[in-house]
Amino acid sequence: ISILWFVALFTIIRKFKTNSTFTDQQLFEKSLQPFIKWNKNGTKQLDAWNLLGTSGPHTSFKDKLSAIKNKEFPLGNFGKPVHTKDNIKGTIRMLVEKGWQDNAFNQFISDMIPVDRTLPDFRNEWCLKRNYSTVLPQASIVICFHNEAWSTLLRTIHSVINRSPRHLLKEIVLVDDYSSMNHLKAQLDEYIKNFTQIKLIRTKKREGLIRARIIGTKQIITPVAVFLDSHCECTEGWLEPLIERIAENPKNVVSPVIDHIDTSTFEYISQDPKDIQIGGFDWSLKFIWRPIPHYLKIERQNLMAPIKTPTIAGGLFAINRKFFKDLGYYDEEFDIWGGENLELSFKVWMCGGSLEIVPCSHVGHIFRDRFPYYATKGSFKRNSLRLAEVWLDEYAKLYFQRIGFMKGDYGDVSKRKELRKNLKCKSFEWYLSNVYPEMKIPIDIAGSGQIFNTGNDRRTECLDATFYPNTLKTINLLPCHHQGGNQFWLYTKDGKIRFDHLCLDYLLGLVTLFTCWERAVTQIWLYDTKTRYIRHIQTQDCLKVARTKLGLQVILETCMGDNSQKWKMDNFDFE
Ligand code: LR7
Ligand code: MN
Repeated sequence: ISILWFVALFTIIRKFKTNSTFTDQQLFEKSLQPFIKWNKNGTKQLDAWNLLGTSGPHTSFKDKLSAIKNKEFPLGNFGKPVHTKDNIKGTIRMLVEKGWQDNAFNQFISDMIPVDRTLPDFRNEWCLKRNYSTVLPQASIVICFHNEAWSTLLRTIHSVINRSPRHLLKEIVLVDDYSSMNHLKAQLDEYIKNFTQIKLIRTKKREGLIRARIIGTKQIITPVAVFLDSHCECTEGWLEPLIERIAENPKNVVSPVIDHIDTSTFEYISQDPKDIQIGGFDWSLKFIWRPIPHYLKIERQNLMAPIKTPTIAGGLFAINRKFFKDLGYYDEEFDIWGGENLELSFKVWMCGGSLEIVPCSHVGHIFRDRFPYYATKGSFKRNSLRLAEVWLDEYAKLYFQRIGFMKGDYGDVSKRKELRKNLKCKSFEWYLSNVYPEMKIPIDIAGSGQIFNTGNDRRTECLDATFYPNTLKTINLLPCHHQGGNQFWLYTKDGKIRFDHLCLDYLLGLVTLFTCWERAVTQIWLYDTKTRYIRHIQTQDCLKVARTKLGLQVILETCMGDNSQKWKMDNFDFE
């Protein structure tokens, strides 16, 4: 009985204690009470414009602004969003618009948020319980930038300094890729004087992010090189699990989970820890995100354990410095933007290493939907052509097909081919079979690209593989977007209409997608260039667009020369 009393008393005291001391989070929310706006649906929103506008203890606009900047009202803490009113007028509106224009994100809001704002900690018990060996090798962080905003650049730097263990962080190497913005000149020099661990290099001409990164890498001396874009935020404990994997095997190349920082509110939006995305690519050599395939899921012992990925997004990763050097860094002739992520991904796998995403490590990145800076037209294409020539073997054809064989001048790649030979790297065929089997496709192609109905010759509705394969359902018909992706089909010489490992099929009365298998008679289609029929061989019926109550639908019907049975493919070799 006395033990019971003791337990009860103990819980009461504990409860009392936690009630009387506020957590940081509670204090923070308390200080913002006057500015929290309740939405109709019961959610609350922080109204930054009230802070700047009519309410609050600070009277003048200037007062309020400096109050925010002095962190009396720390906006955006815990990665919370900062919302703005729709009807901003006058000078502020101009400032906001200029911010968007210069950066393709809401610079005005970013400037309101402290450079060392707090963020949630995404590590679960499993991550926290790991006692990272104290003898982990040191790392240097390389951050390249071209005309980055002040607040986002500084927030990147401060998040690294604040959230990396002293003994592991040797230095931060900033590479200014020939920026023209004023704040990145004397003001930046002045600022970093206070930080002994920051080194700043400036390129003498615009190099593009790929050469800028090589320049930065050549400056460092630590065993581990870590790369970040110039608009990131590292969360608590981001660095240790990355370095740990490289310490275990210097040929591991690792990427954190890349979370979103919202371009307009700067909210930190984490990926679902149960459903982390890994990397892939499509045949226009664009990097894509995709869910973890089933066969990798069942291999995993723990949701937080590192997961193998065929490719990485490219901006945020850690690599053994020597391994990177042995791999020939990147192709130095890659310009401005693009392609280097796949180049590195392919060669890491093909030349004896492995790539993985480490779920215990979370870093946020501002994903923008356009380039805010001048980028030479065609750098992506030129880089991709070099990449395809050197690393894709016979599969390069699939990429060339996508660009209509318009190769143009992409320079001399013989040195890179030599590098590959000297490193004795495996074939691209090996990479596909062993690392990315879903992408392995027969390369005997008769046609490729979008498949659309030419009924009234409007190229609007395309066969689309979005959201397959979950259930057996009718193939989607969606507005053509000309971006490849889920609308890029391959018509193989054995009559299959393929999307990755899926084939257009006719099953249980539905025109659907199903895993390709060699002798499937239901998956064979004949495209006739004269009639423009896509004829299903087994039934001899034609693919047709029908108007139904559910909207446009793809069905099979007796061939009868009807416009709704006429189809076109973007590229068809026999035309
Ligand atoms: O000429 C330039 N010089 C530079 O130094 C152009 C850009 N840069 C800097 C720039 O300031 C930024 O820090 O290079 C970095 C990347 O440029 P962004 O942020 O404009 O492009 P991005 O975020 O779309 O870049 C993604 O794809 C690139 C392909 O070349 C690189 O691999 C980037 O590192 C990569 N970013 C990420 O992987 C973050 C996650 C996004 C995704 C997917
Ligand atoms: Mn970026």
